[in-house]
Amino acid sequence: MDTQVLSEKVVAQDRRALARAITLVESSRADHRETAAALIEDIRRKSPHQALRIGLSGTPGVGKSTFIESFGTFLTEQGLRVAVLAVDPSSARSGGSILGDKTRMERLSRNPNAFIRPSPSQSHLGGVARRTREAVALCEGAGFDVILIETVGVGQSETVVAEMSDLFILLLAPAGGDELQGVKRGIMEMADIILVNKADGDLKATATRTCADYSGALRLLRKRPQDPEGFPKAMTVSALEEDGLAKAWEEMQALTTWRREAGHFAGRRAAQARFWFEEEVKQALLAQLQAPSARAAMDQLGQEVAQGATSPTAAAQQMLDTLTKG
Ligand SMILES: Nc1nc2c(ncn2[C@@H]2O[C@H](COP(=O)(O)OP(=O)(O)O)[C@@H](O)[C@H]2O)c(=O)[nH]1
Ligand SMILES: [Mg+2]
Repeated sequence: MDTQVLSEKVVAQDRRALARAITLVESSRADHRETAAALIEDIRRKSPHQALRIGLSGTPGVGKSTFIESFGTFLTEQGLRVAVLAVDPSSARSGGSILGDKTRMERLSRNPNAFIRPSPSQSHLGGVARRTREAVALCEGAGFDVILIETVGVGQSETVVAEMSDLFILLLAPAGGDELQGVKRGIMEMADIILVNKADGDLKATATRTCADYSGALRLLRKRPQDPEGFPKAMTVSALEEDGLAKAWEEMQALTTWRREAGHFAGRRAAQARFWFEEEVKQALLAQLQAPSARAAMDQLGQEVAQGATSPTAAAQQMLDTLTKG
């Protein structure tokens, strides 16, 4: 299909066209990459629509899928269109966090105002990151109001998701006091809202305690310029009983409104655009190093360096010259 036709259909909110466009950006074929880049540019021009991008992280079992199902459904009941994407570099092995869980999102996956897309099957985080980021752009162009980006939090994937989100939500399960240390400080520092899930039945009291512990821990963190009074904050929810969802959404909206007015929303997007631009350049340069001719030159120069015929610095300079000229 012609890029123009496809982009028009995506902007006209045609779901099949959107799915097709995402398949295109997920392809690593050189000609597909070129078409995908043109498509994204075209959609950017055609649709000024801006979605709220919400990153959602949490270890396996905390209830991400259950939360997305109930929160996503709640949002559609507010008249919003919701897209769900995932960054899961392990999905090539595990079969995909969302795909495997689509049964847990049965209601949402049948909802005409929701769109669920599993993580692209790639084992390399950089590849998954780029494809998800481009899928976010496509969903935004397709008029979705809220884009939920899930990650299981393996390795650097939280950072990647935070770099493509307007809000970053950390989902936790009720736990004893020691577990508080289990959450890495860096991830705590990224969170805008911590949701302690499973605040129901026997777990309710523990959830309330865990929430108080995290509220205390959040207060100890350095104040960030992008936060109004009272943020970041911790709250309890029950994804299963659909409790606390409206309150959580209210807080997300309050934070977003404040950030928009203070210029932090646009500022963060601008910084992210810059970050991903630099990341793309770096990845492209690294890819050039993998080309057979570059590998051969590296090998040759490496041997010369090993034999003491050339210094590492001089050889590196020579290599860089080869790359920029070739
Ligand atoms: N009691 C309770 N259980 C929940 C809640 N949310 C999820 N669970 C359960 O926790 C388990 C893991 O949930 P899941 O959504 O698959 O977690 P994920 O691995 O983070 O996606 C399942 O057995 C869910 O039924 C909740 O709010 N309350
Ligand atoms: Mg899951």
